Amino acid sequence: SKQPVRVAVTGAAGQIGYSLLFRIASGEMLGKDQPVILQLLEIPNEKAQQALQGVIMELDDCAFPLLHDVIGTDDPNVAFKDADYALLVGARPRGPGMERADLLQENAKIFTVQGKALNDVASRDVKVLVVGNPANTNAYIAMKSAPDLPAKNFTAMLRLDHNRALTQVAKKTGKAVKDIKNLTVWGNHSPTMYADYRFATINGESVKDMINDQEWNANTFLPTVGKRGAAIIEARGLSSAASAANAAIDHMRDWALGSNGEWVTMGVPSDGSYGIPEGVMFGFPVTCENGEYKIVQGLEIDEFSQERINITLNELTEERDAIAHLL
Ligand code: NAX
Repeated sequence: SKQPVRVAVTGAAGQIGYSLLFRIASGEMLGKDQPVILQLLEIPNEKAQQALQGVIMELDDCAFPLLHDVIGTDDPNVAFKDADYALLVGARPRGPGMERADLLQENAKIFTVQGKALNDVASRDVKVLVVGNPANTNAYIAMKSAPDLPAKNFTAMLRLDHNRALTQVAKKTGKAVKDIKNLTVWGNHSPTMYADYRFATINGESVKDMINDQEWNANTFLPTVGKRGAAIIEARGLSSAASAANAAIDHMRDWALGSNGEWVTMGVPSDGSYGIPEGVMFGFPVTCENGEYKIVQGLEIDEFSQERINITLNELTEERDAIAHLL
């Protein structure tokens, strides 16, 4: 039987954590034959640590056969020690009167500390997924703060946007989500992201031809996917949590176990593909095999798509410039 792997999760007492941890421990992320040790990080605040202990009690009470151990801590160097996987969910939410720039700075502090800790104590093969917003820039900061780890080990979550786009296309075409192939989302996890079904197929048929409605694409589909997070907050009074946890599971599972030739979307440091400057943490179509992702190459970028890609790239470049002095 397999040796247990160490999975670190930050923000473990938060709402995404509450949907995420039980699925990791039950084997939905890394497989039903892969034992795990959970290493959970929360802020050094009495209430947060107490809530974390409560979550650990519930994990205990599930008696998951695959869960070998659970560690709760407020120290990143403990949480990330020998970690094989790290899901960085915890982040500073935007408070009342806080500007986007302040949010960037506050989170930059968190992700420089956590990047350094990963650099110092994690497995050299650690696979890092940043969920906490602004996810792409936080992932970029963590990557830059971990110079001894390969840059390719750092990724940001675009999978929720990808999954949201899949369902909108399924609804529009009346087809099943599972039959949609080769869809992707380019860029930043923000309303500027560009969900792109131009290459998508359903049972070999072109989705673009099936829909054949650029007006719907530009004025319904893209805003619906781009503003979905806000729509969930409006409806629920809380931000997406179960769907975000589900996307994190999808992202890590496909990265670790492979995507079977199918396209998935991951925010990864650019290698210069599609003119995206090297190092920019950008949503790309990728395929995964043997624990590695590969950016899908050779796709044609038309004028409309290039405009969209430029908008989301500009936003990421601005975010990067705003935190550059901290790195
Ligand atoms: P919650 O506020 O419920 O939970 C966050 C938890 O993180 C809190 O318990 C907090 O104490 C903890 N935390 C804060 N700073 C920490 C630090 N430095 N170390 C360890 N723990 C820390 O938020 P939740 O709804 O769980 O969302 C978490 C993050 O995911 C937010 O930044 C949110 O914006 C982001 N999201 C990202 C998505 C994506 O697609 N990339 C979608 C969903 C979500 O909005």
